[in-house]
Amino acid sequence: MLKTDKERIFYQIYPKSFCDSNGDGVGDFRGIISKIPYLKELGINSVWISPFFESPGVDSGYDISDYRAIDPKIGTMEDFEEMVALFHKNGIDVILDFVANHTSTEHVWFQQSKKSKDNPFRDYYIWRKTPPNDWQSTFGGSAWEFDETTGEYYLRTFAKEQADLNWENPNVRKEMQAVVDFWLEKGVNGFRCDVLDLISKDFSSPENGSGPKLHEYIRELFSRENCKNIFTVGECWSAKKENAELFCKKDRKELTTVFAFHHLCLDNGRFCMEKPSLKAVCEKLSKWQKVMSDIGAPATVFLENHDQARSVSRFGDDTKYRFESATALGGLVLLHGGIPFLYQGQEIGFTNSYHQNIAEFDDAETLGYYAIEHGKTDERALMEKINFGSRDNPRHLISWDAERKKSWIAPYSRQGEINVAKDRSAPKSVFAFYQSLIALRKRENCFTEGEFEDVELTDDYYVFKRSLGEKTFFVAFAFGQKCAAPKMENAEVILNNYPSVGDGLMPYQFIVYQKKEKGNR
Ligand code: TEU
Repeated sequence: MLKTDKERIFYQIYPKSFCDSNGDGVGDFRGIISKIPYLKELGINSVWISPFFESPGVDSGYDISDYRAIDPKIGTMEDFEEMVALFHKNGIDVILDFVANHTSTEHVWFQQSKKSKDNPFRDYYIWRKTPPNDWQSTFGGSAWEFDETTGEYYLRTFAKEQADLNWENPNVRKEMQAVVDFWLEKGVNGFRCDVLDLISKDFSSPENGSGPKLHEYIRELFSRENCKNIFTVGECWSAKKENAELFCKKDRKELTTVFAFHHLCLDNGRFCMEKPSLKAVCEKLSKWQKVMSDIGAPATVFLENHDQARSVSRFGDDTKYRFESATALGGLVLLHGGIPFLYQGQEIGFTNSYHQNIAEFDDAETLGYYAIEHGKTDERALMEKINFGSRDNPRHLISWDAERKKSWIAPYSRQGEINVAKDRSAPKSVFAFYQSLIALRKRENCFTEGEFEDVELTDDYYVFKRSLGEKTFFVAFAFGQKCAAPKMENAEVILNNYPSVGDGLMPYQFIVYQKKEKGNR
């Protein structure tokens, strides 16, 4: 049983792509159930399960048409209840995705709302005679979609099939409270709240987000008695030093923590093909630790999720130093100062996938980008950008072995070379190193309750310190080049992703040192 949230080690499961138990090409609950022993062996103790609700699948499940119904391709309510019970039996907590900002336009609420201006559900969504601003959709085009039926525009921050809910309407807020309560009664332990900072809108602002009633709505929802002990993490792209305590200060009864994205926004957008410097990534992660530590809330630390390209391709080296960079990036997440969030397959060092033709891609954001850019630039260069940044990269079915299987999305292009079975039997196994990192984090409470401090951050390497009472650990992480080693006196090597420690650090070398305690120096 977990004592504090800081002990949590999260693993995000994207159900459609995790494990397909019946060969229909779509991951499902029974597949997840079959892999609980694998997750237990890895050592994680909390899972975030991405949407599995009834959905037309325009935005891969983030366009929900019934919050209480399960997509039959993913399973039944009995399967869900069995899965949650088995996770709990194995000491693993379960949080679900709570998509509060919008529904699918197939949702009955929207189907009613669009019928007429005086329909009782009209104000469940945001309708205007003409667009009040020039907000753009994340997936391209205007965020205001014209609907013929009543000749008005509705707000859709994402796909045109995802209509923004009107949280000004108390009936909407009551409906969303009921959705939270329904799944809490099923025994889940909390929620990851999709684009939570968009639920309050200020239409005079240049872009959607962080409206005037945001914290009122969050507090109204999560300060209720049945939510006081749950874990909540808000996906808040607007989270920053100035507003962190509004979201996460404990006495405000809003959120346990947030996902902030400063360390993942160091380029000019996902398709720009810039490899951000690991020094800059580490700087942003360290700054965010300090912000959250100053308000007494746990930070989150993550490099991957279902929207992000694979970290070993984006920040590491997915060819010559794939093992080394995958294990070093995993160590950065797992031994840093906040709650670590791993994404499915990160523990194997899966890389981006490569596909030549846009017809092999599924993601709404990717296809929206292609539609805008196609024809403006050389097709091969455009496909390079798409392969580098597409949200399809984390969504290929997990390759449990080398056998090609039926799949709802293009197969992972490096399946033969990189798959779970092969990694698990390899002398240099990414999974095995992740197990060691997780075991160390669990064994030494320096990594959960201890101080986090930067020691040295250069263009070539990063050293940070974790300390609690008499114990101190130093973590040294070399970026992509061989470099001079940081000075480490009176310290013992506890973990190393290379066979030995040389006179310098090797590319992506990751070493954990334990300072010798006074008695045995
Ligand atoms: O993502 C929020 C979001 O805005 C991302 O789509 C991100 O901005 C974009 O990928 C930047 O390139 C959440 C979910 O995580 C995402 O999967 C959904 O598509 C989106 O909300 C709508 O629900």
